[in-house]
Amino acid sequence: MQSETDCRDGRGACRLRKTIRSRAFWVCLCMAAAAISLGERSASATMVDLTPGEGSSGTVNGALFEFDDQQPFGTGKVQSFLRIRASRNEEGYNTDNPDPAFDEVPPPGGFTRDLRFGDLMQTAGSFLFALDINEPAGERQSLLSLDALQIYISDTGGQNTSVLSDLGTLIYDLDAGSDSVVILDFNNAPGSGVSDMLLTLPASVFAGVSPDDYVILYSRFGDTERSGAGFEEWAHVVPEPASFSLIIAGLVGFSLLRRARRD
Ligand SMILES: [Ca+2]
Ligand SMILES: [Ca+2]
Ligand SMILES: [Ca+2]
Ligand SMILES: [Ca+2]
Repeated sequence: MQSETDCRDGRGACRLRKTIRSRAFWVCLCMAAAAISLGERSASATMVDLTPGEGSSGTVNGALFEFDDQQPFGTGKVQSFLRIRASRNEEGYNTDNPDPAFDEVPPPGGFTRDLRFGDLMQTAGSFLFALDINEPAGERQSLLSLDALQIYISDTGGQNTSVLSDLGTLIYDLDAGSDSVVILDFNNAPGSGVSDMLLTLPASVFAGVSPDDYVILYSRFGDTERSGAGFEEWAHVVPEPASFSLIIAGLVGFSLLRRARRD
């Protein structure tokens, strides 16, 4: 074994060993740095797995994605505004344009349409959107990935551009910061007309948006778990009628109380 004393004379072989040790040190350092970098990247990537069904949820960039089979489509509780349908991959955004850019089931028909911010209603300080997916029931085929979700605000409706950045001001992006994905399983809430996922966006996401502004929701499915069978449908959720009843009952009660006090 080479000792420290052996190296003091600076002989060539010793210098070479020192150089090798030095290079090995820097190679190790670079590999460690790369490993840390990769670790950071994978740590920031998010997969929200909703396949366990009841009780599963995850948060990405401030938005809550949770399994939900409580929103019956076709009722007044949810207002549909976007249907997308294609095999393997599918993408699209809501618009009144009868010649949409991607895989939207085209208007007219009332299901793919423009949406104004004034149409949305808050529920407990948030805006809620429901997603109803339709996939083959077979094992694995029943899975579907939501690979991209972006929400834009614009003063222009009826768009059909395929350049997403032209849609307006981006206010939410599932993939901001890192590539994220939400995995759904049709078999947890089988059948069309029943929601599979609830998206909750804090009202702060829409800060400064005017009632007349258009809300444009773009989504892409099928990159991670392919799409098939029927369409995927987005809707915004309106507060339960019971909530209105309680508000009205409260107002009536308050009015009666004031009158009683005056009398
Ligand atoms: Ca469904
Ligand atoms: Ca599938
Ligand atoms: Ca993604
Ligand atoms: Ca489908």
